Amino acid sequence: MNMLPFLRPIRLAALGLMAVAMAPYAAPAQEAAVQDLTDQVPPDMEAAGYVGDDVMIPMRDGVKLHAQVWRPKGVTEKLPILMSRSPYGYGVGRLDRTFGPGGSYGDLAADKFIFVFQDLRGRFGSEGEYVTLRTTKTTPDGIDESTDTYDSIEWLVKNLPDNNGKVGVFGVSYGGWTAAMATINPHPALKAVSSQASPEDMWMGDDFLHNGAFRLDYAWSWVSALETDGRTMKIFDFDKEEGFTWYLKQTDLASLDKKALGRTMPSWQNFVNHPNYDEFWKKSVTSRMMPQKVGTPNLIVAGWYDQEDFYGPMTIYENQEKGDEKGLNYLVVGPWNHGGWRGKGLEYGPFQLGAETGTWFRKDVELPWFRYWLKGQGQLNQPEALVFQTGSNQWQRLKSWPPEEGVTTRNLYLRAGGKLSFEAPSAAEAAAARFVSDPANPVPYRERAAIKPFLSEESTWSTWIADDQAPFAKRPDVLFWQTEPLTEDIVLSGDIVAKLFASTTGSDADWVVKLVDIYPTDDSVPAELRGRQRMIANDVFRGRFRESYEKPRPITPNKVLDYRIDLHSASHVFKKGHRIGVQVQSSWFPLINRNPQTYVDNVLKASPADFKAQTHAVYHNAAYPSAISVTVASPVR
Ligand code: PG9
Repeated sequence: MNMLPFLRPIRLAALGLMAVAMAPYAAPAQEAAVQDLTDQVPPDMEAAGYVGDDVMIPMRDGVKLHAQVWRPKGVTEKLPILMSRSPYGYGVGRLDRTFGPGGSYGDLAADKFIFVFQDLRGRFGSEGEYVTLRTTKTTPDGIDESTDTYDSIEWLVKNLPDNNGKVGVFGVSYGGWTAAMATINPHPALKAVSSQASPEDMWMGDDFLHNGAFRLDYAWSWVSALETDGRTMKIFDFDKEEGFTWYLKQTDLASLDKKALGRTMPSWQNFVNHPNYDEFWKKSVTSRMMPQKVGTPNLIVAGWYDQEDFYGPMTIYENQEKGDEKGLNYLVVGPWNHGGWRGKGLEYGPFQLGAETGTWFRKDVELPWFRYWLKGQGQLNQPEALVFQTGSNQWQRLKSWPPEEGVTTRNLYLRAGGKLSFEAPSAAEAAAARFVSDPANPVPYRERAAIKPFLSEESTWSTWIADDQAPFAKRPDVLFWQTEPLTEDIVLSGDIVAKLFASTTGSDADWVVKLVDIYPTDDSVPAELRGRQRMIANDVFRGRFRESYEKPRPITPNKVLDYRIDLHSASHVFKKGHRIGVQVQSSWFPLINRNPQTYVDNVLKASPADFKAQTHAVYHNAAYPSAISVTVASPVR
């Protein structure tokens, strides 16, 4: 092991955690604590010729943060530093199989960089207090992730031998967020970042809530795993109970942490105490904390099928675009789930992607990006927006996303008899489709047998968006519309918004809308895809926030009201012979906590008596033409 005077051999850092090679949450250990694993250097790091050291880096307030430093042996030229920072620990379990050929960092490692993997404050080997998504500077002399990054870079460029004085920061999800934080008052040595799947706004559209609707399983599983004593990762034990049933039994969500764990968790209490879009959430919006004039090149990465942070990278890109005078803000959107670009990316669920899209991204996009900015080598052959078109499996090089030219906004109208059409309903058309939404029997977000808590060992959470949506269309509490088989390809390229006219007999209701691609039932498609309904866009809207996210109001029972539900965007070809489908439902459990359907001030504090079955209606006549607005890039007849 390489022994520099100020470094200790890898010891603290080799914490068995989660394998990052294929997906950030693959094969989690039940519990991982700081342990001495000096000899357990991941074999492919050794094979790649890298040696590691532990360092403790002093911050401005005296707290020391732990990092692993990996450098290639026998390199004489000065090398740039590539840093990743996360709360998950960088143990053998997480770094193993990442440096070899095909590994998450394989191409970067072969090109030679000095890698630094740092534990955030209060996590694993680092001193100090851990705070989930610590908001940037609330006091002038305060510390936050941006000052910790600055202080780390300052120390690294001064203390690591043979570095070239240039630093890049990159990472996925929480690590993508820390990369975004690095751009705030950046250290002069920071030359580029790649913020991959970073959350933007936890209340509006990322891990914990969507439009104020609480992502129950994700929030519970993640927070209980992370907000421990700071030095462990503890996966909650559901005692083998099926996820759906366990969550259905939890009627007192406000004190679930106390009841299930015997202690409170800061983030859980934040969810309970900040149900509305207040300053607590607004001050933590990532792109508001980032500089409004972009000064650091940023390769933002998103996945169309990201089950955690799709809103985040797309919105950060869009907001940073407004202040990108120097052309430093770049976007890549691929056919990936959360972090899927760090694996092969050859398929998503049963959908073949035509090539190893993740392997290609890392070799031909990410590596050239860091070579260019940190080594001054190669060309930046990067369009501003590199976007994968699903359905056709083609990459598109665009001037921006969403595209402004060559597209038209069209309404796909919900029509009587379950018909979906570009033609608006006639005056004579039947008025509405109705269903009973019963909180005692919510619509599962996937088939019951597949619902495993997201961090559990048998979990297949990372591909749930690939699930066939057809079984749900048969439920009486799911409304369903579909077009005729398409006579030509229809290409979506841009924003999608559901514009619903709806009513309920209750005083609150959730509206879940899914846009699906319905495969033909004949042998023009592989057997496993026949009749399948593939999710193209989706989201949930909690009715109480119809007029204001800050001040929710009861819904007037039986009144037809209009709802605008942002389904984000898509780049997708609905092929000739396929149909376009829309599903509307009012629960999505336990992805989203249940709406009691009776207005209460705080849904997390609702008591069992507040939960009542109600009849909901979606209107589709000339007076109330509910529709999905889509951005179409091909002629529509
Ligand atoms: N989606 C994860 C996360 C990011 C930030 C906060 C909480 C969770 C992650 O994969 O890191």
